[in-house]
Amino acid sequence: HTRFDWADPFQLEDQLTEEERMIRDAAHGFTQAELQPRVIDAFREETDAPELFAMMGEAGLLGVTLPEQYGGAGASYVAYGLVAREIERVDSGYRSMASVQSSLVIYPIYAYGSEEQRQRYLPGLASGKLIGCFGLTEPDAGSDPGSMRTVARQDGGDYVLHGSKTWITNAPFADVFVVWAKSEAHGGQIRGFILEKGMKSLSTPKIEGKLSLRASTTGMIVMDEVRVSADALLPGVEGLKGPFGCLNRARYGISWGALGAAEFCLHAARQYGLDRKQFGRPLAATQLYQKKLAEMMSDIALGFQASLRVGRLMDEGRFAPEMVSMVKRNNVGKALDIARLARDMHGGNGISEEYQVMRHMVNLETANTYEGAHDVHALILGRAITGIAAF
Ligand code: TGC
Ligand code: FAD
Repeated sequence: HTRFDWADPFQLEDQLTEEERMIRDAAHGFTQAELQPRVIDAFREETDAPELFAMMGEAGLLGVTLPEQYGGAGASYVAYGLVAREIERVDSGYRSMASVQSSLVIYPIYAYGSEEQRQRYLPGLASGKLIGCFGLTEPDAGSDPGSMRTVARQDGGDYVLHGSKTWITNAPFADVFVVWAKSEAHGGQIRGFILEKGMKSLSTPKIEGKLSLRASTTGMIVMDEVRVSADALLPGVEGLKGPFGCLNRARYGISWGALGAAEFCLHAARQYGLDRKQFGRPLAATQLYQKKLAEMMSDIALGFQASLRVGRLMDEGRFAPEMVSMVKRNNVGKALDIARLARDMHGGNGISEEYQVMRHMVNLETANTYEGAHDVHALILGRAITGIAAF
């Protein structure tokens, strides 16, 4: 039999291609060298960091699955997941910045955009020279985006958008806005529009005072009769399946990312338990400490296998959204439990910024809520099992 590696129990390494390993290694190098040294201060100070986009773009962290002709890496969804894992090993907020850019802005412009829109935006977004955001959630429409109030009215050859979006990652400094609105010209169907920074009557106030995801900037998109020409409409999709098509990819990425944060917590708790002595022996020599480590390791390894499977199916074009709900919900929920355990296992030191486990813990509270709250994904799965929508 083979030697067991607690840090890679099911030999995930073995199941990756050469290209996936190279992309992962590059992402690991960049995130540890550039992101890790700034994150403690950035989280404490709630720093806006638009400059990170160009750095992430250069390091190949954006547009991982986008074809090369538009400036992407043309790599697999598994590679995308591995990148999310490396970024979130540092911080969920940094992963959020990248998830939105790749899955919620680059993807819809690629999948639903005209050739002209692709040429205009994708190379800049993949290089990080342009920053994107995605406006679906509204003050009165979170889990139920179908109840959104933002409307697009047709006026001559233009559209005029009115409404407000809230909790929008990257909005305060974004250049490109993918906004979803009910379009009067399309029978009230939800349609996507691309807005640009500086448009008249478009403002993006920052949401201050978050106690989670403080290294990621969040804001509103306020549209008070924003006029755009007809070519701002995303021509290729109509209805809620437009935004959901993007969310499938982002949720999948989060399923890998959250486990990256969980891995950080496992490694930190293990090391802490080996170093810290109480009652004359290392904490790691106690049964309770070992049971916690065993559970952490198991949930991380099982979660990665599930995400890997969904990623392979996504690459083959045969995944179902329910599979994504399952891995997003499970892996984020497990990661949050693991971060709470790691916080506890560090004792008093666990609440200090220096040890970083509590930052992961509070970040994962957001990951558990956004992109479909934990319970909302349970209801998506419940509907699949029973045929009854219980929302
Ligand atoms: P429902 O009746 O189920 O569906 C309406 C239409 O949409 C289609 N559809 C999907 N298509 C593709 N993928 C999916 N996952 C899809 N889910 C549904 C469906 O087939 C139908 O199409 P059609 O052609 O028949 O009209 O819709 P509902 O209104 O009953 O939805 C219920 C529910 C709970 C599933 C849904 O609303 C939901 O998922 N709510 C959660 C909302 C959410 O996830 N918001 C995320 C906002 S973005 C964000 O959080 C970014 S965080 C950024 C970061 O990572 O930092
Ligand atoms: P609600 O929908 O009001 O839910 C509140 C609680 O009720 C939850 O526990 C939920 O599970 C529960 N609940 C809701 N409906 C039901 C039901 N039918 N049955 C049982 N329980 C139910 N959105 C974007 O569009 N773009 C972004 O870039 C973006 N970034 C975000 C960044 C951050 C930091 C945060 C916090 C959020 C972000 N969001 C973004 C918004 C996010 O997607 C929503 O917060 C999320 O969808 C939940 O909506 P809500 O906050 O309105 O909560």
